[in-house]
Amino acid sequence: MTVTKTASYEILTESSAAALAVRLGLFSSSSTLTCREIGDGNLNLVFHVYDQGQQKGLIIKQAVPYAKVVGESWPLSLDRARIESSALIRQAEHAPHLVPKVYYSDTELAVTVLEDLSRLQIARKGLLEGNDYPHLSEDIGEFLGKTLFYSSDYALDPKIKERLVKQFTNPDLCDITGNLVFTDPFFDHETNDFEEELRDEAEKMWSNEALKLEAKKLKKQFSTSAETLIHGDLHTGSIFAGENETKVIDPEFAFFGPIGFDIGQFIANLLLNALAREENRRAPLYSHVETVWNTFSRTFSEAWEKDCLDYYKSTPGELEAVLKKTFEDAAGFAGCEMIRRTIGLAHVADLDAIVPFERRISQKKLALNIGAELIEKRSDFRTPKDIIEAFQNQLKE
Ligand code: SR1
Ligand code: MG
Repeated sequence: MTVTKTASYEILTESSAAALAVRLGLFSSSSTLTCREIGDGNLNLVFHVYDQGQQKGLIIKQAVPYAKVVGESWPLSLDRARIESSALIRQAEHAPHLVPKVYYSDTELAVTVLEDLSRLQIARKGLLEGNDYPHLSEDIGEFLGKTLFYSSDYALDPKIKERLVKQFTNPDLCDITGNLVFTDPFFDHETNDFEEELRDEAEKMWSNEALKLEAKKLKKQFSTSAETLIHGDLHTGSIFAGENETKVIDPEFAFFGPIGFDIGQFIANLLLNALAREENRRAPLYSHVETVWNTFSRTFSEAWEKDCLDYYKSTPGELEAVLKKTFEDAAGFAGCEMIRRTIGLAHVADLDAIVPFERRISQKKLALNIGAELIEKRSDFRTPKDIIEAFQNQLKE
């Protein structure tokens, strides 16, 4: 059961995190606990508390009042902990098997206590080790189809939706995405981070006014299209995966945004992983790109048939139009994500770990070119096969 309580804020240590778990009655005071801080993300502390005797663990995640990746010079609201636990609870209403259980949350302490998923692996890490996760894209497609439909205007009473939009107002984290995904990588901005060997490519992009205009349109869409409650940061580091199980974690960037955003980010990160692989190991990624869209669109359509409000359902062609627009948006958002993970702040190991250095640079140039094509030609892309074809054509050039 989820309990939400308040206590005054202090940054947890390994020992105070373990003590908190006991105080909350999640372990008995006589248990032998180990507690390790295992957070490797950009923003938060993550403690793994484990009871040796019962062989039972849990995760305590705590937001700190700044962006960990940069340090105290970048203050950040603690409210993201409330957003994250509320989003997980809402997602669990529609896809309980695809998110971790929330045992406890505390908005003052900015803490969420979560199911221990250490039986699974972060998908990015596993994909880089060569795991293909046969169920990954079907599970993510189902997660997206259900969560994105059931928080949209197509399913919600307008007054309830307005209340939810307020509840999930997330200005600090939306600002991070607005800057790091849509603005900074398209200008010579101090947050950008790339090898000198990419400077010519970056400068070419910064002088491409047509591309910058399209990126601006996508940013406006991200900030103004309150279509549904999105995860907001659905890269492969926000997914735990196993052979038969998938869990979506870390929805601290959740807010009411465009339906295509999460789909685009997931597809971009699949393509970044494909760039890390040799051609003969890319087929599972291509198949994930197809499956995630096909499953999303099937699940969303089934939910629409079953639960769409009459007002929208009665318009012939409305569902088809929504799906077409969503695909186009997803292609554009995927392009922005590929570019920002290549030259912006907060890279991904898929590209940064490529060796030798010359190959890393050539794959990063490809990421920039593919990203630009996805943004500029997004209205030409109608199916996942079109995206894969464009990706493969860029590899041939
Ligand atoms: C300052 S936060 C940098 C990035 O980390 C998160 O995971 C998001 O992707 C964000 O853009
Ligand atoms: Mg995260």
